[in-house]
Amino acid sequence: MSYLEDPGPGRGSLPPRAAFTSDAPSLSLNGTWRFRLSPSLAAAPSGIEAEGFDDSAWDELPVPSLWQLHGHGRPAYTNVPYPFPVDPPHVPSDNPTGDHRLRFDLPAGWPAGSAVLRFDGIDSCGRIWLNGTELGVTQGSRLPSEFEVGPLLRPAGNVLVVRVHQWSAGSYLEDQDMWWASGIFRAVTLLARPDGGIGDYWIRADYDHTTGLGTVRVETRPDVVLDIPELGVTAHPAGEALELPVEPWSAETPRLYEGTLSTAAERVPVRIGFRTVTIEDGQLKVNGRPLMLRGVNRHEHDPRTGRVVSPETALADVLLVKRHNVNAVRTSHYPPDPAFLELCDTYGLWVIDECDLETHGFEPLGWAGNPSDELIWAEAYLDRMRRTVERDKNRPSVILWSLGNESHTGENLARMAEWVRHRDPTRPIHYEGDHDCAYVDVHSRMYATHEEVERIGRKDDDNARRRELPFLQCEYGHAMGNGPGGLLEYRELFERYPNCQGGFVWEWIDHGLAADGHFAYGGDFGEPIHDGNFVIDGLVFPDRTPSPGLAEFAKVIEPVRIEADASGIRVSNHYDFVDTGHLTFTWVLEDEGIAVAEGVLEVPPVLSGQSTVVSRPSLPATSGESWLTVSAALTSSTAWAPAGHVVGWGQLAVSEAPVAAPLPPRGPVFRTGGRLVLGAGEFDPATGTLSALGGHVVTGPRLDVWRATTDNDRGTFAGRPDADQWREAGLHRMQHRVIAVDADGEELVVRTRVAPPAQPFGLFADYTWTAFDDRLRLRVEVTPDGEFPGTLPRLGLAMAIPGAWGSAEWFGGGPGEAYPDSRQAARIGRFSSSVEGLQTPYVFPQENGNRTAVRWAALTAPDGAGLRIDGDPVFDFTARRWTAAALEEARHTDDLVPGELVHLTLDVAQHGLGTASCGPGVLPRYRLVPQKTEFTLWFRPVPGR
Ligand code: IPT
Repeated sequence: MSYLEDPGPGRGSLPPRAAFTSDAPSLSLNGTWRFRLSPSLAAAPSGIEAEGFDDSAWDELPVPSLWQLHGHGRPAYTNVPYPFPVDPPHVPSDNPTGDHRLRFDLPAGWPAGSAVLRFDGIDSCGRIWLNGTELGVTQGSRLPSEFEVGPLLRPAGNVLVVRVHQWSAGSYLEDQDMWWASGIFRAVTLLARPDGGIGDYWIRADYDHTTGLGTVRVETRPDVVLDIPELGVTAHPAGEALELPVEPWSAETPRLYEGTLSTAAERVPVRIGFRTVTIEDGQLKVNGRPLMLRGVNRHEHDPRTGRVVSPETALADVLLVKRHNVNAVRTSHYPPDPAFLELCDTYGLWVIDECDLETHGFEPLGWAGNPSDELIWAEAYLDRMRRTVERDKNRPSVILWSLGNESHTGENLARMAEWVRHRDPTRPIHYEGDHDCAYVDVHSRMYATHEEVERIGRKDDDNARRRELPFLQCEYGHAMGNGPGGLLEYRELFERYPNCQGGFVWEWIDHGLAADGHFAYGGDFGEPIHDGNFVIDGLVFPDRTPSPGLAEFAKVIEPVRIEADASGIRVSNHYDFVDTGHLTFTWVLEDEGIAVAEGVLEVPPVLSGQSTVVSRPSLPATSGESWLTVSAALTSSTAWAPAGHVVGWGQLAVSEAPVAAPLPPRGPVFRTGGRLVLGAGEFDPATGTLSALGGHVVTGPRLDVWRATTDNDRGTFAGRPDADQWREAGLHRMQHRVIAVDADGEELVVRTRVAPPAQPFGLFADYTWTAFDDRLRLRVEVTPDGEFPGTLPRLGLAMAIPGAWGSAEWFGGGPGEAYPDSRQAARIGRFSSSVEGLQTPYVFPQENGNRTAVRWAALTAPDGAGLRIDGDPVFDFTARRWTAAALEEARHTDDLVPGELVHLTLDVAQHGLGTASCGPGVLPRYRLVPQKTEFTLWFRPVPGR
């Protein structure tokens, strides 16, 4: 059998060991290599391993890299299906094969003796030669492989040759939901291994929260000694436990002690975090305290280099998640670059470290032939788990091992678990696919609905083992496109039930690839089989710009909650460990969104899990609607955020808008020159629609219910997609029948029926316009007519205004977009933005940008001329330079071309977002069911300067 189709774990490599650096010489072999891509192994050149082989005509390629992202071949995206025939362990003969060659010299003074060549990741199979001698074959793409090369090295002119195949037997185990791309995508390093050096070590560092004592014991060769100067530990021998008072490590207080392991031959810098993970009373605890996991699933992704993630990018992720109150990361669905976990130690994140394993493509086949239950794959499964655990065992941030993802269940998984339990009893085992929890230590589900979580919380479960385990959602809150909706309700469940310990939003980043003018997704590379934009489901855009979903998540999971309380301001501490002593509470009073007073709020330190009520500061009088905003911010800068960074905030209503002055007398409706005129408005006499305001041409407003469907509207996971129901009802092509235009006296009353073609049902919409000086009041009465099936996307008005009115200012919810089930991040304030800035550039265009709870909004030209709309009391609005229909049609952001007009929606209601793209749909309370609705808006022209 060819090595390519060998289901075993590869060959020739050294036993797995911890990732670490030392003072022994090392040489990075990253850089520019020679490269040649062949369409198959048969077509690949022979003799490349020979030192004298002439590669001068080959291309150059950076290493690390994925060659498809450097113009060789093309990336391809599938979620579940394998892009090749399911014929395990066989792979296509058309197997792109990338030959890599590097000539290198050793630095002066490189010691003779043992040396190890380490590859941190080769996707998917690499055959390696040094100076003409074959070292072996790697499989297990996101895991390290090391080879002994000491005897082969020479001071100058070494020739390293790596033949990488896109497909191998291992590909069957690597069906993660991500781009298929190949190459030497992580670091290549040559490490001198001194005689008597430290080959491997495991620092076991526990913490006893009842005594405050830490215990450290180093498992390694017997002559190693440990120094921790800060703790006065000197030359402590390996193998012996040492107990001493320490500060524990946690994600909130990532206390690391720097130390050294040494032998006569080698010194290894170490950083020790003392913590103990347990499962007690059905809860996952660290240092005696139950955790609330406010997590994200993180794939490694860079929009230019794919899974080649630089240290700077890894750091950017860590800082971004920390700044958004995230405290946990699941390394979906493979061990990340080891540098990422070091950062998690340093900055403080709980990590589920997941093995590089997924066989999801067997699911559509009823799991027939799934490697998880086939003996020939047993060694590969174990090998992958060993390499994960051995590499990362010294990371205090890693608190759970995960066997992999979406590989169903089977004996090979059970064996992995058994091996882990034996090798590392200090960390519980996670694997979602073990539904009976036969071989895992935590009960994990993905995309469980709110009802399911509630049932699990109530322990309404006939499986006794599952009932006793802590529960977490390894994936939930699918962040595809506009969404997720419903996060708040998950949080409420996690907080209500002690066994429900939070979860991990799917997922951190959109895997869009940088293309000309937009980000590309599945199908953009001509893939014959692909899953479209299902790979665009992150809380940050591909360039790591936070999406509104991330703002929402950060607000929902904020560690300090500030709420109005009958007797003042309630401050609740939702950290798992620390008190609020590190935070400064400030308040600002805004009168109709303008700050008029501010101060510091004295809040005594609140312990974890507790709350306190402080009285409201004394406030000056205000004249308009005013709000008190209280923020909790870092007093001092931390490693991950500057002083002043806000971790939580709340708003208290202080005074309502003043009672409106008595209305002036109504203005008359009159007809002149074929037009209907009422106050500042001109109307089309036939249709009764507003055609000019203050002398500027406008169109509408008219009743409108459609929105450019979101990924969640189109989602299929919660039954029939809302979008299908809407489209089938014809809500995207409503027709307006004018029943009557009644323009006598002091009101313009327009009666209409708005209904889809081919359907018997519709909506009566009556518009009543009244003029008061320069203001026009519009009352809209909507009455469903007939049996209306299902929900509406939204309910409100659409109108078009001059394109010059491109600046928006509003008082209401902001600064970002908000929808009924994703509106926690919107605070009441005064905000301004260009129309361009109101758009959320979802990689796959869809409904976006809705501002909610708006009291008034003005859209104006640079000279100040424009329009002001007041709610009675509030409305939602969007403003775009294209129509909802154009937004619906667009496939990439650059398909959206600004037109002449600004299109407004002015809504009384929006349907929620939900997460039906992969998860539950819109919760009942956020569904927009047609019913008799009345709402009022005021329109006023704003004169120019
Ligand atoms: C789930 C996968 O675990 C994850 O990798 C990703 O594909 C996610 O779905 C959707 O984006 S599996 C799903 C079929 C529940």
